Amino acid sequence: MVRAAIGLGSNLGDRSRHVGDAVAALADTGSLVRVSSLYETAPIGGPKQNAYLNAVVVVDTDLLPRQLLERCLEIEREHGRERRERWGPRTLDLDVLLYGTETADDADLKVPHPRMTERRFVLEPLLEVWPDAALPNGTLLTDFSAGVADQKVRKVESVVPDRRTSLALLLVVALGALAIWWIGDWLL
Ligand code: A4P
Ligand code: MG
Repeated sequence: MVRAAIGLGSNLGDRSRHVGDAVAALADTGSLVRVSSLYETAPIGGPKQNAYLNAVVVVDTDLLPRQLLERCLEIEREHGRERRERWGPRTLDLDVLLYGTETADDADLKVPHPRMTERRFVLEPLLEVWPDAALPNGTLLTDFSAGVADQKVRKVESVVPDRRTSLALLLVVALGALAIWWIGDWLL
């Protein structure tokens, strides 16, 4: 068993559902150790795009790094991920951040994830669930927190409006309109 960390991100469609479903799907890669809170984060790089929801999952897995990556790419595909441009908007992005103390430097698999130490949307949820996480060379990831402090990240309980909230809002607006019509009718 190797302890691995996977970063999740979504900024298209029903973001919390994409991330939530991906967490559930990742359960078949081994045993889930911790799942971070959801974070709403300002997009870094790429074109002008909507805010992301990011999270991190820590898993103990028997899969090899490449098998873990393959499963991540498969889950992305199941969520309608289309690759149009680098760092562009996406329904779901899964990155293998850490895989024990192993490193990989192939074109299709780089571990640790090369940009993770520059990104608060990775570091904050990762450190929430794995406070003493370290790079393979032993450097603690907390050492990088100060360097990303200016990036905008907000822990969220839930994402609004979900479908139930939208329906409730619609009902309130409809009742309001009915009341205005009724009062208008009564005054005239
Ligand atoms: N790949 C190599 N190593 C890995 C790895 N460790 N984990 C390869 C996952 N994939 C890895 O990825 C392209 C290829 O990278 C994959 O086919 C895989 O074989 P991609 O997901 O198609 O491309 P991408 O995500 O657009 O590019 P990249 O460079 O991976 O982007 P990042 O670094 O993942 O950044 N801002 C906020 N706030 N939140 C975000 O989640 N995400 C990005 C994407 C940019 N800005 C963001 C966020
Ligand atoms: Mg990616």
